[in-house]
Amino acid sequence: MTSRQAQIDRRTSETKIQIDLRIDGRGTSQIATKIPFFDHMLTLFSRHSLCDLTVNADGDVEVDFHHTVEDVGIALGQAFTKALGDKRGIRRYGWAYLPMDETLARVVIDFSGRPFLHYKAPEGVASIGGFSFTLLEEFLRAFCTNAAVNLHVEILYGRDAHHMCEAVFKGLAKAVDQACQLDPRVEDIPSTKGTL
Ligand SMILES: [Mn+2]
Repeated sequence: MTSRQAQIDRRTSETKIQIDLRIDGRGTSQIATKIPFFDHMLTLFSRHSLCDLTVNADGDVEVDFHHTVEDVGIALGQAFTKALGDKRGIRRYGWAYLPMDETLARVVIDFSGRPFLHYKAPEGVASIGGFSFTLLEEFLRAFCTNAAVNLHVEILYGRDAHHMCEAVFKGLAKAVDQACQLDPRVEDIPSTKGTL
């Protein structure tokens, strides 16, 4: 098996993002986005997906965190697309119910090649350390579009903003891990169309 990894270097006038992704990793990471809560989320995404992940983001966080969060989502999605190649042998689908104390999130993913995000979360949730809760959806949409995945995320219930966000990132990690795993019985591209 060729190693499933990708480097992405994405530069705009708003952000400079460097990502190094190794899908078949050990869950080790080095994350520096200048947004402590986002670093926490990406670190636990790596840990629970068992992907090795380096993220360096130098963005205009003095404006707000929007550009950095969205652009990391774009670059991470691009990294998965590149690392997975033609997706030969993958399980393709992954899902997780992820509890975090009082919160329960459900994350379901299909590496279908067709971007679609379904997102449902409580309205009016508080920010977390300056990280606006609505940035969670921005991240997911950017990731979804650029990884070309069908992604369904619902926070079924919860109260604490930190827990709700964390449950989604951990659920995404578990679903991505499952979907990207190589199944030795799958010898080709797991689609009756022959392409994903
Ligand atoms: Mn936490």
